[in-house]
Amino acid sequence: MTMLFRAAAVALVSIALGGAGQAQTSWDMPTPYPDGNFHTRNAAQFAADVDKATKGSLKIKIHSAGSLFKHPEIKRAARQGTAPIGEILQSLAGNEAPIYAADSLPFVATGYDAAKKLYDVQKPYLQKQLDSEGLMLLYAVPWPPQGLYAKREINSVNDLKGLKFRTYNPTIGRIAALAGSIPTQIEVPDLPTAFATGRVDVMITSASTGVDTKAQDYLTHYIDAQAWLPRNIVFVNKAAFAKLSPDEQKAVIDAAKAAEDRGWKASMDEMQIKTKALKDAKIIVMQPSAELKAGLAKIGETIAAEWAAKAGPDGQKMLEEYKK
Ligand code: PCA
Repeated sequence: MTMLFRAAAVALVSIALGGAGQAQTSWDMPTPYPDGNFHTRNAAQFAADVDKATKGSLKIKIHSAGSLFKHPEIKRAARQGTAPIGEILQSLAGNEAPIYAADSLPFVATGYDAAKKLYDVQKPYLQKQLDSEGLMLLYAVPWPPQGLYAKREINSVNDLKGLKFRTYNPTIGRIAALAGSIPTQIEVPDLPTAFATGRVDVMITSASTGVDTKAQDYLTHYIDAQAWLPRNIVFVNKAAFAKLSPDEQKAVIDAAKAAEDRGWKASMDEMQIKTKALKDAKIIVMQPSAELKAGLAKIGETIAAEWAAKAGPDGQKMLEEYKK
């Protein structure tokens, strides 16, 4: 028996060394959203592609739903190298540098073509910012358009007054404040409890997140406002990346490119599929009233102006390029 165990142990070690004695690198990848979400599934495919292209010499292990690091800690973990790679909602970092919030300005870019154009002009600034933090952008994928969830019809901004407003980034906090609501930052894994216990009354998010969190259990209405398409970004610690072999680096870059293309397509499908799923779950899906639209647009203008003032010359240049 002892001999057998010893033989098995030797076999395991040689498997771990990749047979030919090649070194193996293992990366933990913290992500904020649940396993079934399309961003997480996309990241899992990215990890599988890297595994295949490197013949197993670079393993990326995904820790979904904030299980390894909570969402607000993921970027810091990657900067410090505690986790070499990670995913966040880009605009969660909007208070650290205005460029992170540029994709979440209400009614600036409301469809996929506009969101792509905005991403293209924003990308160099985003890369520069991440680089200054010791990080490298790997890929970015938008969520489907953002709508308003509530427990009754919301027909004007006035209807939001005094309600507890769930936020996922500082910009929504500002929207809530301008609407006279009370903002509370809550991550997706905590949403069902937050609604069930009355900590929040309304939220702005995608059909995807509504379905992921079974919104029908705690909400009744979805107002399809298509206000913006926030992006998730995946980044890698530059020093960790530099330690990879050239072939491994190429595998990561190629898999990231594929993940970005696949993710944008998945997001478009997701919008259709999950909006239908909300209806099937008996959520009342409705168009925003003219009054609500006008009220939200006005708030959007205020927020865009505040953003431009904070973002300085780079931000203004970016917006001008986008509007061309
Ligand atoms: N879902 C995420 C961010 C944007 C979205 O559609 C959330 O609600 O936190």
